[in-house]
Amino acid sequence: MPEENSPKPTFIAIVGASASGKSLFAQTIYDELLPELGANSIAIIKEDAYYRDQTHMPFEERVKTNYDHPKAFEHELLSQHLEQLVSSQSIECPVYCYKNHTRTEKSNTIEPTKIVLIEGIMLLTDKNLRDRFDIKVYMDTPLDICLLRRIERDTVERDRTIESITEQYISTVRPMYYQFIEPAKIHADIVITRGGKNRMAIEVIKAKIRQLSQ
Ligand code: UZR
Ligand code: MG
Repeated sequence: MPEENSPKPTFIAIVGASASGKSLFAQTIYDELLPELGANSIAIIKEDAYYRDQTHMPFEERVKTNYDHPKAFEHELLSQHLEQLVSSQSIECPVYCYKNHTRTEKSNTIEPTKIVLIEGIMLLTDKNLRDRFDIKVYMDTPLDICLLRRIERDTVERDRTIESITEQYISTVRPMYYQFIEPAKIHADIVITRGGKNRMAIEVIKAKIRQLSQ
């Protein structure tokens, strides 16, 4: 049963280019605040988890999807999940597999919390979704730094070759960044330079979260 009179959670969106440091920034804030604020106080949702289910498509088709387009995400489901959290209901967050380019059969249960960090590349492109966020943070990391980080990460964590990273970068990652991600910066409340290790930026967001958690 949804709890009565529980305050609306604060939704904090963390956006920016692929490999700009969004996940690191969100995870650092989460890890550092959790012991202070206690379990069930703060949660992270990844927009990546909401890449559309493509299980019905053959693998050769799945690799052709433009994953740097807003339509690649099931934003309707993410929006519905945020609504559920507002109503104090838990959500079943999908689990996406980068190697197979589709959703797995697993899900992660996320309980309603006072603070929810949501991180991903296209969170600000859709007005419906954008309007749900209370605080919007944009990671303004230079694209060349993002590319270096992406090569390092995708070869190790996402099973990619340099050739496939280069091909994706030229065909979608870079053009879609200029078409969708960078223009959405105007919707951000806070712009962060130097990536996910910017200590002062981490402390400023943590201070705001502490204040909201009182
Ligand atoms: P982050 N992506 C894939 O490479 N394969 C998939 O199946 C799904 C997504 C990539 C996507 C985007 N693009 O740039 C990136 N491509 O994941 C977003 N090409 O994830 O913000 O963690 O970098
Ligand atoms: Mg990430």
